[in-house]
Amino acid sequence: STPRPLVAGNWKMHGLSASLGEIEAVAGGYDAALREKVELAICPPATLLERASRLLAGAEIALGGQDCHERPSGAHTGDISAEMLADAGASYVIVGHSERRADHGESDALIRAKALAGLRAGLSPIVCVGETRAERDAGRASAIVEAQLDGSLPRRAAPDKLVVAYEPVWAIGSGLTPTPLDVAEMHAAIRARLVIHFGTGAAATRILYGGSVKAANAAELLRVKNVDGALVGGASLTAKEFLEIAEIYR
Ligand code: G2H
Repeated sequence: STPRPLVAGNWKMHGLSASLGEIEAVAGGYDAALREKVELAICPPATLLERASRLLAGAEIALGGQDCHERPSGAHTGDISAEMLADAGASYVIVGHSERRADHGESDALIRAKALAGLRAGLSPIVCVGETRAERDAGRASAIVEAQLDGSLPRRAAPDKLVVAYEPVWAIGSGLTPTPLDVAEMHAAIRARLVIHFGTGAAATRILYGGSVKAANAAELLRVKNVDGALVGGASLTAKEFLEIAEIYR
């Protein structure tokens, strides 16, 4: 059985305690009919996870971290483990976001270790991949994404516990998006790669599209074949627009 699509909000380094009101407002608009059609997750800064999870008790909105360390605990000042995210109420963790690949020099091998750490802690890792503008212009987009998948996917995983997010780097926060045809081609290539890794069970892995998703373009980007939801940055910061994106599934 194919899982519900997932719309996940990635708040990045935005949000103070006042932003918890947006999480409550999302819960308020997420009625039973919508819950049947689409799963919602919010990945706020780690500082808000615990309070968000108390606020959401019973609301069936999942929470996620935006990164984790690959080890369960230890002398790693400033880092947060997957176990800690789970303890604070998370059920997802984003790993390998292009901002972490760029700002923190994260390699595919490290991202694989972080994805495994998420699974070890009982979290579903959202493994991010995506090509740069120069790589797309050079005709290398799918080769780059396939190499990222080969390098960063855990080798053994229950495919339904794993989420992949395709985020073309040039579409992130830029207002630019690929065409639905480009999205269809890339998501088909990702599905094929997942089948190579995990066999036919790979139909259960959700492949999200991310990069400048907003209410105005959600329907055309998310109704594409093999697109099983979205990873939403800027447009997830207000409950109103985040819910409008989810509403396309109603
Ligand atoms: C891509 C996305 C969320 P935005 O990074 O991960 O952000 O929707 O702001 O482009």
